[in-house]
Amino acid sequence: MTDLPISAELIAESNARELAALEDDYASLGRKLERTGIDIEAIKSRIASFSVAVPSWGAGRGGTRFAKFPIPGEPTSIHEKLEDCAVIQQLSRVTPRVSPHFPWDKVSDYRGLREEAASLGLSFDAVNSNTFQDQANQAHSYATGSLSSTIEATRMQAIEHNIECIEIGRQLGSKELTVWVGDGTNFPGQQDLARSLDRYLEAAAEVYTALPEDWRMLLEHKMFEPAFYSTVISDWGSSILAAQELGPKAKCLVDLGHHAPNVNIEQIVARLHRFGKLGGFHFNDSKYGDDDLDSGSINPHQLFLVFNELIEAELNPREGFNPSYMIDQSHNVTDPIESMLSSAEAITQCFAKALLVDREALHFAQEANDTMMAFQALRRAYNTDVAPIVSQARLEAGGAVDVLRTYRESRYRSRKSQERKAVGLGAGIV
Ligand SMILES: [Mn+2]
Repeated sequence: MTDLPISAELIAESNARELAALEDDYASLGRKLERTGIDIEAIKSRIASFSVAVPSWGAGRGGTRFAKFPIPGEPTSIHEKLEDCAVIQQLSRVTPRVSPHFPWDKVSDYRGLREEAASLGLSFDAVNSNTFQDQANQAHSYATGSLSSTIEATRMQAIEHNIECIEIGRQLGSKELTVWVGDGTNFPGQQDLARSLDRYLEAAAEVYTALPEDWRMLLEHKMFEPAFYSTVISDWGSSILAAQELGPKAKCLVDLGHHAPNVNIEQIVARLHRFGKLGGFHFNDSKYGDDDLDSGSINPHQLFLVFNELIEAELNPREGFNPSYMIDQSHNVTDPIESMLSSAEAITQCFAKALLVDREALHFAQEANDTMMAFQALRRAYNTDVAPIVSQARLEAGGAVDVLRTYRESRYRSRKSQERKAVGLGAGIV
């Protein structure tokens, strides 16, 4: 690896100022955990092998449907996005993979792009297809939907685009295709609810057939938006039914922001795992019907409860346990690198807290119907400040103890604002 965007010296200097306090906090937490029979080193090694992918589009200031407020130094190409993702990985050490999106990240040489990523310490995660917006020179509009469109030529175009994404993904070293379609309606009666699902299933089966043997197809559901009356794959029920019909390589992807308000997402996680269909996550947070706030910024307890189910699932793998973790946020008022650093830390901390749950005490209390003690088993873990373990694991992996402070000290964004061309204004999304 050469020419990583943040100098190792800067990270070391920044860390040097934190070392004494971290050592103290880590030793203290180690003693506290030891009293309950937990070996802090074992937890740290689990954290060291944890990772979450970042989305290429998350490196830009996505904005909302209404507006976009670009910042100087924002990336305008996949090459610049990779550079920003390398910064996130260099500092956080939990985000070694980037999930690309097509056609937004289209280039002429994908093998070259793979090498470019590798030189930055990155590899590629799931490829994402885009059949929710029209592109210049596209033969058929997605105004009537894509995989479920009533127009056969449009469905064919959407199928071909997904197959093209698989081909690009093979060159990038990816093993997964994430399919989210915005297909749906805005008026009662606009489309036949049953037949639109039939068309989706038939078209998705064509994509499924093109999957290489060792690939997975992740079906992402979303309750609404852009369709506001009905969406073809609107919920985990539609998603698991479609995945079951498509076959064993089709799994469900849970985006934390794509559910009705107050839905019990951790229970959905347990259900999907029970039936061998838990494919992965898009981490973000949500207050109302939104899906783009920073992970753990609104409801960190829910994130913890999701990871609690994931640890349970791992202990009881049934037909296998291999979920893909990815951040999926859009940043309108922060530096996207800072948001993803903060989110990666929040996600890792919730994973760490879930590891601290005394499973024996929890299961014993559950069997004994001792509700309060079962709840307290979770509460004790959730209330533990795991920052010292997460920081120590990051330090040992070569990252920054204080990711945000080190990032600001690097003046990376300001340096990029001198080098990169300005981003145009315009509508937001996505
Ligand atoms: Mn998503």
